[in-house]
Amino acid sequence: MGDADDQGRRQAGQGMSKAVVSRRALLAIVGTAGAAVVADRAGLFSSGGGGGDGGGGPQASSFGGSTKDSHEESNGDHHSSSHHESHHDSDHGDWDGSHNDGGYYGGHNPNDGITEFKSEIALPPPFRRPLPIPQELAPSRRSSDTDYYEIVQSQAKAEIIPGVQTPIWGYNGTFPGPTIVQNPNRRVVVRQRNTLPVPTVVHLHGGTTPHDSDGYPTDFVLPAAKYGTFPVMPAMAGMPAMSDPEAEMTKLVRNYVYPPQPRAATLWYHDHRMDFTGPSVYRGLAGFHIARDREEEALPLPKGPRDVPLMIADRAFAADGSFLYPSLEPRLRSTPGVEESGMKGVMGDVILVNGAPWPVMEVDTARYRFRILNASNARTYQLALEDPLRGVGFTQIGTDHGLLAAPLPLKTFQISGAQRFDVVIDFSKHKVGDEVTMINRLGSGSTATVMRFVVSRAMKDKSSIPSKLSTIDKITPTSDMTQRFFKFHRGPDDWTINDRVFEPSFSQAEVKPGSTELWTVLSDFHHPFHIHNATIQVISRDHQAPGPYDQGWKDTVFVNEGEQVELAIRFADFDGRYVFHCHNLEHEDMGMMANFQIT
Ligand SMILES: [Cu+2]
Repeated sequence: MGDADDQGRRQAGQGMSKAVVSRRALLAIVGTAGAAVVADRAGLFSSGGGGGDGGGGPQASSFGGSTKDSHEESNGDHHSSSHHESHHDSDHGDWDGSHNDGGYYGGHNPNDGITEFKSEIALPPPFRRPLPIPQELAPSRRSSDTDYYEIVQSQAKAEIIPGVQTPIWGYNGTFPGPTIVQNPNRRVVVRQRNTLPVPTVVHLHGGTTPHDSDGYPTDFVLPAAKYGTFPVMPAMAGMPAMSDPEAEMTKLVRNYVYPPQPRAATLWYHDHRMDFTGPSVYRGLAGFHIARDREEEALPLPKGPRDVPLMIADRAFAADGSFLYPSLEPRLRSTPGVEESGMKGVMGDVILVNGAPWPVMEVDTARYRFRILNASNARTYQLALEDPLRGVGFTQIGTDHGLLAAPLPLKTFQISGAQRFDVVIDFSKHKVGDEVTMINRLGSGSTATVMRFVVSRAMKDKSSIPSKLSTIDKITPTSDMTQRFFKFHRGPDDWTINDRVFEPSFSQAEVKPGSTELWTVLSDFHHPFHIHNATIQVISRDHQAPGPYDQGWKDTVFVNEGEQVELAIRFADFDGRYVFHCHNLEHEDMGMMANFQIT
């Protein structure tokens, strides 16, 4: 199709009255309306992208009781009998009364405007379920240089809320999926079998991966024939289904090949099916993939049972116990998209850690390493600790792509969708019986609490945090680097990058293998920017220094409303078609994704 026509199809629709549902519907309608090209929209960089549904007030109800109010905490008093809800709102700038080393960027709450869906069942009290640890998957076989794993994507039921059965889609039927550990200099091959009623795509988030194993959004693993046929791009009224001639599809199984990873890092794998990533991940298709290396293994950091992955994800529950998600077509087989209420993203009122609501973990008087992943579809968190030894806080040691150069003490940090923060919490000065609660300063009511640690055993601890962790070659921008600009923009009924919704046949950039480019991302809403098969250093935010949570090698960078973030992006050596996109999964599903080509 011609470019002008293309543009028209994407950019018209300005006059559409009703808020729509998905870009596919938009394309269908606009496709019949001719090629009216709309000039750049006014107000792109004004703030306040259009009202919204509000984050929802505090949840009354069954949750009550255990969440301490932040003001009480800041006064140093522990009223454990406090029965009112927390409000960690934007005016709580110096919550802990000591260091305010951050707050969130620019004073905007990144969750503003995103709907928080309310569960239709009674929520359990917090801190009852022990923290589950996802099972580490054993290889089915090993060769001289490769570990082979097998995963079956399957429907299952999980008791997430006590006494309630929730249907999930899980890797090996579990949520989170099993953890894959990739040892130094080892290749990993994961044989994924799809027994779900829909196509799937597995993406190793943060992986350095050849394109045919990266989980390109149309590289489907097709389900059993009894579930019918699935075009790459589903049909909508008035528009036939389309296909992507470059898609590399397989039937039922696919071997995903992951070469040795360049650095030890907390990676994760999740579904990445075009148009349906949000609801598929929400149903449970996410797990950890931890890459190790010799450099990190040699450090005296906490190890073994004191090296703990924490997958934080919010969910809401429908009256029948299922996950509540506003899909237009809940079977996820034909029509993509969500109801208008979910257009800006889907948040729930239950905070799960490793699949359990507000769990509790018994800890020794020792240091622990926590690999914190925000696997939420749309929610951003500002994590902090309520701690009787005030001032203990976190020590950040790593980020998306592994260790920082040096440890970074943080009282609090903001973590947006898909980001990882490796932190150490030091319980060695605590007494048995002390309770340390991880809270979310961007939440209110039930979402202001994440989990609790209870110091249960006095133990000696030989771990330590060395003052030098790793070497990070700091990238200094030079004039010979290719520069590109990408405008992340809310269209009337979709989400766009440089005014285009995702189209498998269109590439927005051609880059050289192993090269480093300077990309500037401009945004009129808050978006976690993510790029595949590349790593990022944040160079500047609005021409100022990077923020306090931007250290190290990233693959997902939070871009605030109205902000302009300059990124040095270093591409991996594998040729082929890859994507970059917003990691608010509803934005991604509604078009905010683009191809780039390494060539
Ligand atoms: Cu976004």
